[in-house]
Amino acid sequence: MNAPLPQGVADAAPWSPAEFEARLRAKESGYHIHHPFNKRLNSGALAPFQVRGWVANRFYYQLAIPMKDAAVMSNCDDRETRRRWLLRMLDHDGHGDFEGADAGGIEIWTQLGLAVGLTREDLWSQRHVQPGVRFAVDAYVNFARRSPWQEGVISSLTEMFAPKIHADRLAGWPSHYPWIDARGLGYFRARIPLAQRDVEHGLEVAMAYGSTREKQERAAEILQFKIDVLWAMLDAVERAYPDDLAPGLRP
Ligand code: AHQ
Repeated sequence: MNAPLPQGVADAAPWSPAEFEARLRAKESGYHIHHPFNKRLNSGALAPFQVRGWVANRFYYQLAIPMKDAAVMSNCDDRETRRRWLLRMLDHDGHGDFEGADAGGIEIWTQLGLAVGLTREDLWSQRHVQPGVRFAVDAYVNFARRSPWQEGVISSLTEMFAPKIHADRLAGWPSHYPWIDARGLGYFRARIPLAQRDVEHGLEVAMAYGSTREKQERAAEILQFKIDVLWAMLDAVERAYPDDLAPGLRP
C-alpha cells in the first residue's frame, strides 16, 4: 500500500516535463545494477552454480513479462497504445515461424540457460525459483492486473536503465566466464534496442499521465515499486546461493 503524499505536495504546481523525466531518471540510483549480487555477477566474482541460479530465477521474470504486458493490454482502451504495446508481447513470446530471432525472448533466454549449463527442464520446471523471486515477480504481474494501463506502462520504465546492465554483461562475461558459450548471450544483445524503443513509448505515456503534481508523484512511486521488485529478486537469489552452499544443493 502506498503512503499518502505529505500535506501540500499533492496540490503543488506540477514539475515541468524535463523536471518530471529527470525525477524518474534519478531513480537509477536504486536500480539493481547497483545490487551487491549484480556487482559480483558482472565483475566475474561468481561461481558457475551462482550464475546458473541467477539465470534460472530470472527465467521466471521473463516468463511473467508477456503476462504482465497482457494485463496492461487488457486494461487499455486506447487502440494506438495497444498496437504499440502488442510488440512487447511478440518480442517475448515470438512470432512468425518462432525460429531464430523470431523465437522470442523467453526462448532466447532458454538458450542462455543451456549456455550456462542448465537444462531446458531446469528452467521450465521452475524448480530453482526462490520464494522471494516468485513473490516479487507475481507482485509485478498483479500490479499490472489491478492498475490503470498508464500505471502499468510507467512500471516498465526501469528499462530506462537496462541498456547499461546489458552492455556490462556483454562486455564482461566473455572474459569473466569463458566457460559460458558466448552465443548464449544473445538475449542481452537483442534486448538493448528493444528496451530503447519501449522506453520511448513508456516516457510518452508517463508525460501524458503526469498532468498534475499528484500524478507525477504517483508515477515516481510506481517506478520505485518496480525498482524494489528487481532489488528484492536479487536479495532472494543472493541469499539462496552463498559461496559456501553445499555442493549437493548447487544448480
Ligand atoms: O529482459 C528484460 C525485459 O524484457 C524487460 C521488460 C521490462 C518491463 O516490462 O518491465 N523490463 C525488463 C527488464 C529486462 N531485463 C532486466 C535485466 O536486468 O536484464 C531489466 C528489466 C528492467 O529494467 O525492467
